Amino acid sequence: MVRVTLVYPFFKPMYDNSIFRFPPLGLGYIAASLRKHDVEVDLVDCTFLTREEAIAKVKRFKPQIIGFYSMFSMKKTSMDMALSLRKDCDLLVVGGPLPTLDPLSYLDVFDVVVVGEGEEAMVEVAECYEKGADFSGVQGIVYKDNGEAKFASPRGFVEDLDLLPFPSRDFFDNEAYKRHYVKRFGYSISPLITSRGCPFSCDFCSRPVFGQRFRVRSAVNVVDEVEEIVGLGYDRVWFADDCFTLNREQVVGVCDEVVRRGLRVGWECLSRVDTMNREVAAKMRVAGCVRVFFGIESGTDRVLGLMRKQITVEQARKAVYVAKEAGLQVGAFFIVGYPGESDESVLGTVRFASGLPLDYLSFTLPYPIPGTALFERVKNDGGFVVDGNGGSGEDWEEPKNWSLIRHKLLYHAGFSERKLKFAIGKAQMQHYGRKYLGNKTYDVVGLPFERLTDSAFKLMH
Ligand code: B12
Ligand code: SF4
Repeated sequence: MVRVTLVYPFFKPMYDNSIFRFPPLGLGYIAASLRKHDVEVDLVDCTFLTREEAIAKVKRFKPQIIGFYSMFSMKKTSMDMALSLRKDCDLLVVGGPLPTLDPLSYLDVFDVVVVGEGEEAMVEVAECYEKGADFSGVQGIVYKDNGEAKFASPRGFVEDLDLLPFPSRDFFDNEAYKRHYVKRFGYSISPLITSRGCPFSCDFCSRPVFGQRFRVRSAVNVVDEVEEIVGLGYDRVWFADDCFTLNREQVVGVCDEVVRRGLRVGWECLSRVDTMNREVAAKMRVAGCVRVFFGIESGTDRVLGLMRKQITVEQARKAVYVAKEAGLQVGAFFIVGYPGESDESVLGTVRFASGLPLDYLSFTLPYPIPGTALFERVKNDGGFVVDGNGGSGEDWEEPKNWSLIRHKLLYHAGFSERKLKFAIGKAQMQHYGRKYLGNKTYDVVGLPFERLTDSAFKLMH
């Protein structure tokens, strides 16, 4: 029987103030499919391990095939680790969002790159390996053949998501994940996805694995998995879909099924502002939704247009208030320093974001990910910063030094990194100021602060 070890090469950075930690669902899905085909599997999630512990764990299983997950922030780590394990297996395989977009750059180290959804492809790769057959018949891969890169024909998407076995969660260190969240928030949470694909084309977004066609699981199938997560002792479920509320029928179906089974579980999800309304928000609340996150991105319609987000500031404002009125906590993500932004638009975003009644507010700099329209624009207009700490723009790693605002400007922008970090710090102070002082007191002490820091921002380079 073939022995396969799957590796998730995410190591907690030394100076770490990020709060989200999620187990690798993709590898959980692949592990489950391999098991179904009688392959012996192990999964090494590096999230709570040191590099030495992770390498030792991989070797202990004596795998013939080692399969890595990789993405934009894990390119270097996945390649370095794979190189150190080269002699400990016969075949190195990689999959995930960045290998899907840029398979050739991974072939320097790996023997096979799986492009797109990996459940069926990985089973076929393992079967070919066992039979000693070549990989020419496996769809959806790029592989090395006598040192030459060979592209197999593409593989279609999984059509009936209900047929996929649930991710093998027994491989995740559920106790460590629970401890992580309970320590920070007082509750534990674990992810699942109810759909694959997103029909939108936001300028900065990279979604190469699941494509644009939206596919959903049945409500019964989804809620069966919710029950499995509850059975593992988690308090909440995180619907990690690109956009959980995209299809109203699906949202209503899942909510009704949770209520029908009398499940008492809290959950959180990502939503677009244009798919939120009173009826949906109320349904979600009744079914246990605690918090919804919106990708609002900018506080000006002009920049939302540049981002091809297909939403307006007014829609964003409405969605936040509708969700709040239904009793949901609301989180939102914003970006500052987008190519084409002005001082005024950055300040407009800061003002808009910090004026909303948000329970969670996150700001980021734009990250041009290969394969996105943003990446092409940046490449042709100014180029990337290469400084050995944060990647070349084509890959990115968590900054290794301590920083309150852990963001890295990866390209030559119209703003300095310092200036954009100042805007982020200012936004957070305004947000917390309003939240803890209340609107009345904030108007007295906060507004002069806003005016002063607006001027300071404009003077900065
Ligand atoms: C949850 C999530 C997170 C979580 C944790 C990630 C995790 N544990 O998976 C958090 C919030 C921490 C996070 C952070 C970030 N994320 Co994120 N995240 C996601 C999200 C929404 C869901 C991931 C998921 O569970 N997918 C579902 C599983 C089933 O899919 P999958 O992992 O892709 O696996 C399938 C295939 O890729 C393939 N496959 C995967 N691994 C392997 C391995 C082998 C051997 C094989 C054969 C196949 C294979 O088969 C799987 C099953 O079909 C995705 C969006 C998405 N739709 O995937 C973004 C996404 C992965 N994130 C992304 C980014 C950019 C980030 C950040 C860099 C954002 C930022 N600017 O800070 C950070 C990086 C953090 C870090 N330090 O590394 C990008 C990656 C883009 C890219 N081209 O690399 C995505 C695609 C979002 C996007 N649309 O832009 N993220
Ligand atoms: S940002 Fe969200 S809505 Fe836009 S393309 Fe990406 S997943 Fe779809």
